Amino acid sequence: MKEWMGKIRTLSLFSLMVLLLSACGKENLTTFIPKGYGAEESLKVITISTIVMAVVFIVVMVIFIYVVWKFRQKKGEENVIPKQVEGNKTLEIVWTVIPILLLIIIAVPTILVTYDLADQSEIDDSITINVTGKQFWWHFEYANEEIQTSQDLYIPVGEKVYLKMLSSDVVHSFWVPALSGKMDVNPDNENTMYIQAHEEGVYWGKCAEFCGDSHSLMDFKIIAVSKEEYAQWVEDLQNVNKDVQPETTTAQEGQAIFEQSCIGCHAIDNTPSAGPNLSNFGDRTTIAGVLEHNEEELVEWIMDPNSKKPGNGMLGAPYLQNKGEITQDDAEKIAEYLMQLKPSEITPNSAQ
Ligand code: HEC
Ligand SMILES: [Cu+2]
Repeated sequence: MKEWMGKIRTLSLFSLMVLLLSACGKENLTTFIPKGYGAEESLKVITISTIVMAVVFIVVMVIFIYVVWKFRQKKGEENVIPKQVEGNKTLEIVWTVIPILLLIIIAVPTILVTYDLADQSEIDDSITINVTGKQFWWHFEYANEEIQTSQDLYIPVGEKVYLKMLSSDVVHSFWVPALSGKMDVNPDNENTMYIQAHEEGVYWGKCAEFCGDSHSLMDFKIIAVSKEEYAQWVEDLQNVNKDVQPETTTAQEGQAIFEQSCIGCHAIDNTPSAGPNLSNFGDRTTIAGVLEHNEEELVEWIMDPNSKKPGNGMLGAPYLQNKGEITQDDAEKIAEYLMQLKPSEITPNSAQ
């Protein structure tokens, strides 16, 4: 094969990749379509820095190409040395002052935004949520409201919601690109940030710090609903009653098995638990943050969580070690039961 054909092949592959990748990024999962205060301010800083960098790059490149061309070695002038400019005071001052000015243009907004986003003056008057990052899921405790949830975090639109974050194992990072920047979630020292959504909607969150096998599957959602809906949701969740009998007999049987094999790790009321809180599992947007929310997937998850999310904490489940203790049939019954756990009328759909 001729050499140029190989080059053309690489080039076309590369262009195809650029084209494909440029379509990556979902709405509600991108910094470039900010839907909240933190993301908006961050985008301003990103834009200013990018413009400054682009201008510097272009100016330097233009001068560089011009100089290389102008002072190239010409025929018959091999020994000509052009006029030397070292020690030229004006030039020295110009290229010292310009970078200083550019740095000031970047530094001032960056520092202002950094301090603004770290502001905690209203922390005790606003909604404050204790966030716990765990391999590979997120737990949310509404301290004042005395509610516990996992994976899907409900917030009222427009309001500042403070997050106090800790990890129960390794370092994670809480990131909802459309709403705000990243924040490290550490095992020992609590980090705090606030989020504020301008519009109702479901925003995608990601763990942004490599934390183990299923790091890339450690997804979660922020669900911003109207203030009235939020108040209603809080009330509904506060009134969760774990003793309510499900409607169908299959689900009742599922409940009985659940209470034997699963309740050790999963709460279905507002008590703390080692695994995700499932009191509103029927309203979840996903199973375990990444699977489609339907009974089929749920049965597969219960039978073999490791195949869906390698290394996750449900592996420690005693029934998984005594294989066969939970049969396919049992899992189907449990799935029907769990899907019926819908204590609130307010669901992610009301946020669309
Ligand atoms: C040893 C503790 C443990 C036991 C026992 C256990 N689980 Fe889990 N479960 C977990 C952990 C930890 C996760 C989170 C996994 C992840 O996403 O990383 C989880 C996740 C789940 C999820 C997804 C939750 C969500 O918010 O999307 C469901 C559903 C679930 N478990 C159902 C069950 C059922 C049903 C049983 C009993 C048959 C059970 N679990 C037994 C620890 C346990
Ligand atoms: Cu993580």
